[in-house]
Amino acid sequence: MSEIFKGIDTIRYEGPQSKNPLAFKFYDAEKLVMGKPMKDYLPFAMAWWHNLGAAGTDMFGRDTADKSFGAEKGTMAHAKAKVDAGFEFMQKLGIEYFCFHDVDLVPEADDINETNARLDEITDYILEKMNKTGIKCLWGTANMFSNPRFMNGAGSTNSADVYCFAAAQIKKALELTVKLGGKGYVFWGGREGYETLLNTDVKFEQENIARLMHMAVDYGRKIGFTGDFYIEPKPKEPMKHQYDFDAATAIGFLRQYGLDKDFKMNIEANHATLAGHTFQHELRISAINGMLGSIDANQGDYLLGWDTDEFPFDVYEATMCMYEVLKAGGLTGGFNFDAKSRRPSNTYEDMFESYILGMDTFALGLIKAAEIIEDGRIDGFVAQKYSSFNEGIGAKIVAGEATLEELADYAHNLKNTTEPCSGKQERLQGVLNSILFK
Ligand code: XUL
Ligand code: CO
Repeated sequence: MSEIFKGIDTIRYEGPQSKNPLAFKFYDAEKLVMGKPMKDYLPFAMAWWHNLGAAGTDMFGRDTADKSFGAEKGTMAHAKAKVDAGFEFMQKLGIEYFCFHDVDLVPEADDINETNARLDEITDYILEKMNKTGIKCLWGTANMFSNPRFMNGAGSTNSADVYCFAAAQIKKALELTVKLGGKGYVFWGGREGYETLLNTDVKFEQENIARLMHMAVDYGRKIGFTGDFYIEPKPKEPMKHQYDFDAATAIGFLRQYGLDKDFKMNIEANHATLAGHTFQHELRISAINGMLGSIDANQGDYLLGWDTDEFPFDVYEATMCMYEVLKAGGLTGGFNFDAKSRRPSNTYEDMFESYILGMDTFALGLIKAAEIIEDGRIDGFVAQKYSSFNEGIGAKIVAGEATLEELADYAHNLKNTTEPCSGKQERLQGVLNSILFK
């Protein structure tokens, strides 16, 4: 196997002063942050589909990048060339994980048995590479949105036959995830939603999705999958309305159908934005429910209302993400760059520079989040803000020992209510800026 990314060496840390585009400025894998090497906080993953598959096609034009990697597209030789390219790429960047959909790995055949045979062959090859390099699988998933059969949904389809196809794909993708030692298995419900309620039985569709997820959990556990299942919430696109709208909605669904013990959230930054939330909001809601599992690290564009899947460069967002992750005690999953280089960024060099940007952004976010925590002013303010619940009547309320009558009596005896205290938003925002830009 010959080198694919010729002229691009292993990417090294050179520090913030470096002007070398093919060097890390902030990601220094072994650098200690709050007592642990950076790489332990940042299990980065390569998204097979964008990095090895997406070549720039959009609604208005065809590919701009060459991702044939020297082989004819649509062949098993190309599938293997993608494996070669992917492993060389991850090794050169020091990325330890990858994520995949079934159909990212091989060209889909008309007959599912043939597709599965191709998947067996390619995963044998991937496994060999994994053993040689130590690179691991973060999560696997089944693509249940591209094939025309899923136009009315997968778990939410009106067709029992299509539902069985979805089951077959999930079964195989779970087997592959177990074979590759994946830490997680993702459900992203791209077609699980509706275009109009006029033709949709929402209750039936949601119950059917839950039934499929239960079957997936049962089978996964049966074949030795011990990791987390993830829902990746997204409010819309491709459907007008998707059932896994946001973290709160997905968590409610999981609880309603008794799936909450096996599932966590895979939060994607730009999906949060599309739902009208911040990335930090979605992470916080997941974390406080014990369901912060993994992250799809990317970025949207505030001027565009769709899923642009850009490489993250917004340090403010990355910092608040890492603040949530640190406060939650880390991720059981990792940081998958579900991101693609912009269409005019069409060279091999751009593939590397995109990942360097993303990894540096999260490294900087980690450094700054640790500084926020060590600084203590923000956390200190929040603790102080609620301190009236630490003693007296407040402590009784928190302990669940108070009645409404008792609280009313207490209030009636108060001469004046005390001020609830200033929220100090502007002061805290200033603290944040002083830490970010010192
Ligand atoms: C789509 C998306 C998917 C999932 C996996 O918006 O994020 O790539 O991450 O199916
Ligand atoms: Co994603």
